[in-house]
Amino acid sequence: MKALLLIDIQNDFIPGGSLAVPGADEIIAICNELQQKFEVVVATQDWHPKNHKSFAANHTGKNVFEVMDLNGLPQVLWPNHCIQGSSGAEFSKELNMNKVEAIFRKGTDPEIDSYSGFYDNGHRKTTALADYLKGKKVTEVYIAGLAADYCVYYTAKDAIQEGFSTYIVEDAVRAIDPEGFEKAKEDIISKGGKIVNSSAVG
Ligand code: VGL
Ligand code: ZN
Repeated sequence: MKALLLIDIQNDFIPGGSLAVPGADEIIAICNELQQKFEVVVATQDWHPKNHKSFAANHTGKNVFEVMDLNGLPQVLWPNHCIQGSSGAEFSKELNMNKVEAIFRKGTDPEIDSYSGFYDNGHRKTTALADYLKGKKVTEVYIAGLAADYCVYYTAKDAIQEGFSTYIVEDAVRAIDPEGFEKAKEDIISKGGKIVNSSAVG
């Protein structure tokens, strides 16, 4: 059984949002189309409290995109984004949510960021996504969404580690930094994951 993971397709990551990923609006039609090929479709939702420590605004004298140490982990400081209950945290209105059978929220602990749909960045707590998929007899995961070089990449790494055959759907993702995504792809391939086009998904 294969599953489609729709990662963080939320207004703040789409042009017009506070942490807009270039071209993010172009993936939505592809994600809607892709869903027809899957029996299991789940979504993740970045869901931060206002006081989340990944926000530059919550550290005096720090700038957006600066890196600092946060509880022992390197942390990129982001503009405020995906604040719980805000319109920026909502899924794009263009995204078909009818087939999405479960939503996994992440980034709720203000002390640690959470890029992967499976675990926080310190691998301290699980979202239960792996158990959920395994309970559905899923063995292959296809990953689409935002951002290719952060949440998609970290989700793919954890999916491989959890033993899933792992595919990033290249035309259904967009990166904050395209160079970062080039490195991410190499890493995923070196770990046994695959990069595919949506047209090749059976
Ligand atoms: C993401 C940065 C901060 C993502 C989430 O969805 O890729 N990136 N929070
Ligand atoms: Zn975030």
